[in-house]
Amino acid sequence: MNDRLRWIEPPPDASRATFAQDVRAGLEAQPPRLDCRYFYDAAGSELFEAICALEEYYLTRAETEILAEHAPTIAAGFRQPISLVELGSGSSRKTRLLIEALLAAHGSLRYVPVDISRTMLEATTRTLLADYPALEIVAVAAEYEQGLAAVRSVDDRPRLVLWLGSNVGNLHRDEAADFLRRVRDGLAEGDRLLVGIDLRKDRATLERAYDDSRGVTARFNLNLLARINRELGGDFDLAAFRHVARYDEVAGRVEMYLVSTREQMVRIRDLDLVRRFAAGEAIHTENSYKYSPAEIDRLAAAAGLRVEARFEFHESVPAGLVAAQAPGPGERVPPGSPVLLTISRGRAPTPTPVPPTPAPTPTPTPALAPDEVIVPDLIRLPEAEAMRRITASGLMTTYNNYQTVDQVAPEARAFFLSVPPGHVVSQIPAPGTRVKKGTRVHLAIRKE
Ligand code: AVJ
Repeated sequence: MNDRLRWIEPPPDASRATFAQDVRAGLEAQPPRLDCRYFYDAAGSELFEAICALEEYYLTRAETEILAEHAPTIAAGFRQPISLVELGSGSSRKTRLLIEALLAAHGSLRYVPVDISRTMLEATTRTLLADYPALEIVAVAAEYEQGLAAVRSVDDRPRLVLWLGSNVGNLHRDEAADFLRRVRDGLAEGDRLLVGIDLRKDRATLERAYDDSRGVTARFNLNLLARINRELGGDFDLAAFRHVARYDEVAGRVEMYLVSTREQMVRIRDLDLVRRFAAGEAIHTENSYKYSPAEIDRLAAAAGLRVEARFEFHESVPAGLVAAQAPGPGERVPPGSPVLLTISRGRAPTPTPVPPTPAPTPTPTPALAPDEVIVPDLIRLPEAEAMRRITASGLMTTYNNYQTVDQVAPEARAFFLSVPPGHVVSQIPAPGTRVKKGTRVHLAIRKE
């Protein structure tokens, strides 16, 4: 149907356990566990997207901020059109920043998203192809392992392989090194790998990110039980399990559990399985490992990779204070060793809604310099359209803020409520402002 789109769908790996087999093994184990890769059915993928938009889930914002700032530099590292391979592409939302920079640098790009959710891939490839006429897509509906094989077979262009979102955090540290080594083995001279890794940080920030106030992460976790009910004829009572996220500081990982709130029996028809849960018994559903800069060095070394560049973003540390140090505290080094400090630039500004400005009366102003543009008026536009206009004007997008009416100053509420959900309520810089090309435009979107 579209000559810029090709699908690769390897047959399911027969040696790999099925959902049914994994659920049986996990629930028969003591303590019980379920594999986090089963979170991502259609409902779970949607809930994960909602998590990424949460104020408390800082990971997406941090990574977006990093990509917005460094995508042009990353693109400039390649002299000719490349293949951009992404493991676990999801909505490809953050990847747009790189896609845009690579298209700007080379005029064309082949994007190779690898994802287990075919539904998600279908939706994202459709909009990406519509948004970027010079983009070609090879969509790989597969798990990482088969995706890796596909990556090797796709083509002979230089490759930038992306593994974003701190997905590396779901693997134990030694598994992560093994996996990265296999990725490395598929790379050729001149190829690059960009990995998004969440840094270790304070417990409060972490536990808030994995147990948000709106209960989205709780629903995401509980969707595993709902999925067992849907696909395997289970009778889990979702109200009788509680979402728990706790940070194990020594292991450096956030652990998620589903805790049985009472003694109960659960039946899974298709598995012919009956499982008793004691009150307080916990099913382990996910680990999210966090890394110190030194742990990242060790990970790279164990995978046979050299760290060429690192881009860090810290927002829980106020501007001007030390956000990170390398070597880390407590490390043994020779006297006179250099200590690298990363100084925080603080939290990114949160745009607040401004009432719509009347259309600016065109006053004669000095001509625009070649590197200047006028910020377009994005107020009341649907988010996607506003994002398109930002890039079309030579400006850059960044993460957006999603606001509800209770986050808005009383005098701005009437205006806020006049804008439909999903549309822009405010922007920084304001419409009509004269700025340098490439300036980032922050949007606030009405959430509900
Ligand atoms: C997609 C695995 C990176 O661990 O932060 C989000 C999944 N779990 N909230 C993460 C997740 C709970 C996420 N990863």
